[in-house]
Amino acid sequence: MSVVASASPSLALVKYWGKEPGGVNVPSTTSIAIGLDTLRTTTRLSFSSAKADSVSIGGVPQPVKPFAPLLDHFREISARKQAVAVESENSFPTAAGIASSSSGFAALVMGLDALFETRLSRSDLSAIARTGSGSAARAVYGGFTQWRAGATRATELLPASHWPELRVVVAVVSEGAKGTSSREGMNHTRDTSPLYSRWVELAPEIASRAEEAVRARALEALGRAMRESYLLMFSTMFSARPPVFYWRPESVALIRLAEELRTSGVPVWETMDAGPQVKLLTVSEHVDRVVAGVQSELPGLRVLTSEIGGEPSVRADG
Ligand code: 2P0
Repeated sequence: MSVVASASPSLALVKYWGKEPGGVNVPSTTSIAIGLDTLRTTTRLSFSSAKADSVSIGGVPQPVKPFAPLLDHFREISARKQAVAVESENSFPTAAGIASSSSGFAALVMGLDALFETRLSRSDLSAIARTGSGSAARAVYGGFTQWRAGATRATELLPASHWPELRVVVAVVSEGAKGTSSREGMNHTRDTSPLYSRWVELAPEIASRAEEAVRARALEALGRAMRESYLLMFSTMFSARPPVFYWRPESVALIRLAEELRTSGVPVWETMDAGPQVKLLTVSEHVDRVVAGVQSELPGLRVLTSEIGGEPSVRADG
């Protein structure tokens, strides 16, 4: 028996950056995120006659260790005890700051639930996915999601249909995997940045404002909250000892481009994650103008455009 599970990356509008000491990916800051509908991780899972589990991403065999606790968990809570073969593909660059770990672990956990026929609630799947990668707690839902500081699971905030005109333009500054993983970057900034505690103090008010703006479909208010969130997050990285730099010159050029577009009347607000890519939030009628702006600023750059959505899916495959 095989199953195929698919999930979209979860893009944080306001950020999870920092973990509670002692917990497994329990966030110190509330995040609000959207599913990027057109980007998908698709994962095929089957019981294997081999003794050991196997995992591949894009056809490349991976160390099983990061996935083993999840595979063991499903063997523990079900009657099936066999090894599992996992083959995963991303429709977008992996480990480059486009949240491939969120969609990857969400698809894995949704697929394991189907393969082992455990029929867990979405909320329980969120809690399990979190232990693989924090942002995966959000990616088991589509639409707008919220993951509160201190919570072990995320919740659906609003369905994608709440704001159908919203679009994300992802400017892929670098296709390569990043040098510092989010996890290392997050733990290092928490442990060494003198600004980290201030970020955690300021984050709740920013998240409340972002939530209000999402509910009101107020792009400018949301954009301002988004900008404060990602710039404070990066301030903790820049002030870490030694500092963590994910930005490239192109990232800065795109931040400036967003500012110029806003000045010329185009509503577009940028955010960045643990990588050099810049994600530009706008509405459908302005997408072409934003894409054209990126292409004229940085000719040849890969640009991905997405609606909000990303409801995961699971189907039997023989
Ligand atoms: C987020 N990021 O809210 C934040 C913003 C990146 C920047 O969640 O250690 O791969 O597996 O819990 O989820 C990326 O970090 O980290 C992330 P772990 P994760 O989307």
